[in-house]
Amino acid sequence: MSEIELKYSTCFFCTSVGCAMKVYVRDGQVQRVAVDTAAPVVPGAFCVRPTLAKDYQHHPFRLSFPMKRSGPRGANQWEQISWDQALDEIAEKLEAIRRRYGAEAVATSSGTGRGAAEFAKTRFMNLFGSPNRIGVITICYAPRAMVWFATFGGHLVPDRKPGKTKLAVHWGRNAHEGGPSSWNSFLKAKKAGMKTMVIDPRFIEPSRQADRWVQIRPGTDTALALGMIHVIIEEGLYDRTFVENYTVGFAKLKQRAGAYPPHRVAEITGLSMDAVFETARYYAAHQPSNMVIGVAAEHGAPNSIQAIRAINLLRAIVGTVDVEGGELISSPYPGFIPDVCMEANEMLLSEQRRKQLGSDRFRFLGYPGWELIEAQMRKVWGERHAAAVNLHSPAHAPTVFRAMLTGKPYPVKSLLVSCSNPLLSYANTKLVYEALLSTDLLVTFDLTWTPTTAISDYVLPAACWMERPDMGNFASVGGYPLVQVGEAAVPARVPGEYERLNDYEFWRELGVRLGQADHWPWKTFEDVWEYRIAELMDAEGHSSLEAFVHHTRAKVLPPEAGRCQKGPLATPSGKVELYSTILEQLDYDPLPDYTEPDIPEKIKKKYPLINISGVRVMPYHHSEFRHIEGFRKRHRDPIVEIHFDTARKKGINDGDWVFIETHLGRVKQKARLSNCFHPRYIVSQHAWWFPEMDAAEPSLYGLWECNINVTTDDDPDKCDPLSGAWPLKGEYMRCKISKA
Ligand SMILES: Nc1nc2c(c(=O)[nH]1)N[C@H]1C(S)=C(S)[C@@H](COP(=O)(O)OP(=O)(O)OC[C@H]3O[C@@H](n4cnc5c(=O)[nH]c(N)nc54)[C@H](O)[C@@H]3O)O[C@H]1N2
Ligand SMILES: Nc1nc2c(c(=O)[nH]1)N[C@H]1C(S)=C(S)[C@@H](COP(=O)(O)OP(=O)(O)OC[C@H]3O[C@@H](n4cnc5c(=O)[nH]c(N)nc54)[C@H](O)[C@@H]3O)O[C@H]1N2
Ligand SMILES: [Mo]
Repeated sequence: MSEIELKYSTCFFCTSVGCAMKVYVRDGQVQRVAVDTAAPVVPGAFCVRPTLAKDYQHHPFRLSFPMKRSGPRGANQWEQISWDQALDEIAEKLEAIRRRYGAEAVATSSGTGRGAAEFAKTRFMNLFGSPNRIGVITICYAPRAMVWFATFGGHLVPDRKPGKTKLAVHWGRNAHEGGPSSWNSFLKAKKAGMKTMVIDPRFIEPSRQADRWVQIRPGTDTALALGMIHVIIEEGLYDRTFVENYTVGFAKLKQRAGAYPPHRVAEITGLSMDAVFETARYYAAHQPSNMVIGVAAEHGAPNSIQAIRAINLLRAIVGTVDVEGGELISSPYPGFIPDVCMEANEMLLSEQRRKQLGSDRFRFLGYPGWELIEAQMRKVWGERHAAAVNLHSPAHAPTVFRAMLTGKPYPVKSLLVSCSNPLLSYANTKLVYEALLSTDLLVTFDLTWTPTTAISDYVLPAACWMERPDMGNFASVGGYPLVQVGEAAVPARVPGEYERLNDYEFWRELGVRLGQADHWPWKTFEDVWEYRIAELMDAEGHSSLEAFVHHTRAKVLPPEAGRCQKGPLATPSGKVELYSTILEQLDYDPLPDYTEPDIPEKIKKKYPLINISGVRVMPYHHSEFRHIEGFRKRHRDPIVEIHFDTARKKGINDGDWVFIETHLGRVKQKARLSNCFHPRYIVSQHAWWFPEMDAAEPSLYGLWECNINVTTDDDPDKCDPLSGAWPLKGEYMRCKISKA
C-alpha cells in the first residue's frame, strides 16, 4: 500500500469564503478530511460537513460520465457518451440557436457560486454574446453587495476587536444554523464582553443568547431602520463629525426619517413604541459595532433594496463605518487578479447588454446599475476592482422563464445549468418546470443527479472541490483583502471509473468549440490560479501553484480604518451616499421608504398565515446532500414549525404531516410545534427532494411532495421594483395549512 499524502484544499460544501482543509489521500482516494487550522479562513467552529467528505466523494449517486437522454424528457432513460461527443453536440446545437434566434436566446443559470468558476461562465457568455445569465444572486447577496457599492463604494468588512467593538448585531441572520464561523464569532464577542443584539421574528438560539432581541414583523425592516434613524437624529445620537465630513444627503435623510416617528414604526413593525426608542438608543450607545445582515431583508419584496439601504444608512450615521472595531470599507488585494478581470466583460457589446431580460424594469441589478457602479469602481481602483459582473449583473430569472414560455419579448431556447438547481431554488416551481420543458436544449452540469438533471437533455459530471484547485467565493471576487488558494486532492478523471471536468474546464471546452479558442489562454484551472497570483508567487519566491499552496497558502491584508480621509470613495460624490445618486440616475427613490404590500381582503381571509419560507438547517446546504445517509440521519424530513395555538385550532399534533397551500399549489412538511414566534406565522424549509424516490416523471425524485417553492410566487408585480428580487418572506407569503 502506498503512503498517505497530505493535500491542501478549499472546502466548497457551502457558500462561505472557502475554508482551508487538509485532505489525506492514499492511491488517489480520500481517506480523511480535517480543517487546516493554521490557515486564516476556517469554519472557526464545529462544522459537520468536512467529516462527511469521504462518503460524498465516493458516493454512487454522484455523476461520473456524460449522459445523453435516450427516451422522452423525464423518462430517466440515458445513454453514456464521451465528453467529446457531448461537447461537440451541445456546441453545434447552441450555434444553431444563435444563428436562428440570436445569442440572447441562450441563457445560463447560477446558484451560490459553487464550482469556484462563475467567472468562466460569465466569460463564456460574454464571448458567446448573451446577456442572459440568471441566478439566485438576485435574491441572495447581489442586493447587499450593490447597496454597499452604491452607498460606500466597496464592501463593508467587520473589524471585530475586543476592547474596541462594543456590539455585535445579527439582523435577520440565523448563524446558529447557517454559518459556523459567524456563529462562533458571535459567541466569542459575547465572551469578550461585547453586547449582542438580534433582530428576528423568531426566538431562536441567537435571540436567546443575545442581550437584546427585537421581535420584528417579517418584511418591515425598512420601517424599523428608518424609525431608528429618526430617533437617533432627533436625540442627537449620531456621529456629527463623520456625517458632516464624509457623507452626502444627511438633510434629505433626516427629512425622510421624519416620516417614521416611533408610533408609526410601532404600528408597521408590530413592536411597541418603547421598543423602537430603546432599540435605537441601545444601538447608538454601543458603537463601534459589527453587524451581519442576513438574507431575510432581501427576501422581503417589495422592500428588499430599500430595507438593505435603510439598515446600512443607520450604520453610516452612528459612527461605526471606517472606524477601528467597526465596519471597514474593503479594498482589493494588491497584486491579485480578481474575478472581474477574468470575465471578458468588454466583449459583450452594448447592443447585446441592452437586450438583457428584465433589466429595463429592474434596473439596479442587471446592466443599467452595474455599468454605473463599475465605472465608479474603475475610477478609484482601476481595472482590478471588486464589482464582479457575474454577481452583480444578472438577468431577471422570472422574466427569463416567462420569455421561454411565451417567446416574448423574444424567444429563449436553451438553458445551461451549472452549480444551480432551478427546480428547487427559484420561486414558482411549476412555472420554472414548464419553462425548462419549453426549451429546445436543457443541459445540466452537476455533481449528482437532481430533479433538474432528471428533465435535462444532457447531464454532465462535475468535479467537486476535492478534485480541483480552488479559492473561496468572496475572496476571488475581491470583496475581502485576502487570497487563500488550495490544490486538487484527488484526480477528477480515472479512466473507466469516472471522468469529470471542473467548472473552468467545462466552460473553456465549450467555448473553444464555439470559436472562442483565442480567448481561453489558460488550459487548466491550475494555469488560471498561477496567472491570477503570479505577482504574489513572485513576491514569495514560488514558481508553482503547488509551492504557493504548500508554503504560503494564504495572504491577508488587514483592512485599515481611515479610508474616508484618504480620498474619494468609489461613489459618484466620493463620499458615503445617504442620498444615492446612483438610484437617482436609475430613476428610483434615492432614499429608503417602506412599502406595505397590497393584499386584497379576500386573500387575507383565505390565506390567513404567513410563511417564513426557507430557513437554514444544518447540515444541509439548500438542495444538497439529501443522498448521503450520514447527513440524512441527522435530519430526515422537511420540518414546518407551527405555533401551538394555530396547530390546536387545526387539530395538528407534533410530528403530523401538514399541507401548506397557496394559490399556486400545495406541499407537505412535518409539523414541529413551537411558541417561538407569533401564531400568525409558520416557518418552513426549502429545497427538499428525495434521491431515494423515482427519478422518472411524474415523481422527479419527489419534486412536488415537499418543495416549498411549489407554493411561492415569482410574479414580477410582486418583486422588488429595484432589483427584481422575488418574495420569500413577509406579507406576500400568505398561505393556509391543514393536517395531511
Ligand atoms: N423558498 C425559498 N427558496 C429559496 C431560499 C429561501 O430561503 N426560501 N433561499 C434562496 C437562496 S438565498 C439561495 S442562495 C438559493 C440556492 O439556490 P441554488 O444555489 O440553486 O441551490 P443549491 O441546492 O445549492 O444548488 C446547487 C447545485 O449545484 C451543484 N453543485 C455543487 N457544487 C458544484 C460544483 O462544484 N460544480 C457544479 N457544476 N455543480 C455543483 C449541487 O449539486 C446542486 O445541485 O435558494 C434560494 N431559494
Ligand atoms: N446550513 C446551511 N447554511 C447555509 C445555507 C444552507 O442552505 N444551509 N445557505 C447559505 C446561504 S446561500 C445563505 S443566503 C445564508 C442565509 O443565512 P441567513 O440569512 O441566516 O438565513 P435564514 O436561515 O433564512 O435566517 C434568516 C433569519 O431571518 C429571520 N427572518 C425572517 N423574516 C425576517 C424579516 O423580515 N426580518 C428579519 N429581520 N428577520 C427575518 C428568520 O426567522 C431567520 O431566523 O445561509 C448560508 N448558510
Ligand atoms: Mo443564499
